[in-house]
Amino acid sequence: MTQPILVLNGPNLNLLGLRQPEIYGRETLADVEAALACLAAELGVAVACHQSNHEGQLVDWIQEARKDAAGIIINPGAYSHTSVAILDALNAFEGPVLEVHISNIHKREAFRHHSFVSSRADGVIAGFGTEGYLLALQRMAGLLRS
Ligand code: DHK
Repeated sequence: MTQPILVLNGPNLNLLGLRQPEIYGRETLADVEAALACLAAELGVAVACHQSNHEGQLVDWIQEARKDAAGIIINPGAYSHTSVAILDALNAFEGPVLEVHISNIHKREAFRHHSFVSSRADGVIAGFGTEGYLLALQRMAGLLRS
């Protein structure tokens, strides 16, 4: 496989490890990305990881993925609950999409229970902590093999 799997993180996920560790854990985004790179090497796939606090930047990366990526793993952060623009961009992407939430959004405030992205995602992982990214990568590698 030549095209990478795009791993996108949305707003405030640059603060992983510092922000509300009782909810999001103590691992930093750099730790998560390093673990993803290790697992990708084991699985024989490539990953390209990006984080932005800006909705339009995330939309631009998803659009670019139409020609540059085999699949998308995305934690849209708070944009999960608000962004039709990210949903539209994902709907224009033809490969598999997996959605990750570090926390169990269904156990939290009601406004977090709905994710626009879930109506496009081929799978959703929530509440597995940062391990959810690794589980998603494993699943994505399987989807791309089949
Ligand atoms: C991350 C966020 O930043 C929140 O806005 C979401 C999600 C939940 C997570 O669990 O990874 O509501």
